[in-house]
Amino acid sequence: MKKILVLPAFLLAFASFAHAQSVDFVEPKDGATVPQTFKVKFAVDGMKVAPAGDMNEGTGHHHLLIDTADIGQGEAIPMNESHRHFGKGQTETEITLPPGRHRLTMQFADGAHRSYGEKMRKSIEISVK
Ligand SMILES: [Cu+2]
Repeated sequence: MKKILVLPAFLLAFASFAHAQSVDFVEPKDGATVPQTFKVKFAVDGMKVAPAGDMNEGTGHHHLLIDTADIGQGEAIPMNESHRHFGKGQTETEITLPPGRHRLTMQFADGAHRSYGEKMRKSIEISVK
């Protein structure tokens, strides 16, 4: 009986491991041209959005990094104009940027704002007109 149960458990574990965790921008798209005030929508796959302070495994919240360096895994994300936190669990926002090219990075991080690193990061470049 035990042997029969081991295989499905193994397959289930493998399936959840193989299921890639990732984040993405629903909008804007990489390379897009946008007005100075525009909407940003986040997506996350393989983890759940939870408010800041929630330390349950597999949860976190979105951060938008604007024209700034990446934050390595385990490092806390600063809170300032170029590092915006969506600690209520928001999955979209509206931002205003000056005209020109900008690099937007979406970084998913845990309830204590510690970066989940490269696997939970996505960067795009946009043009603000
Ligand atoms: Cu945060």
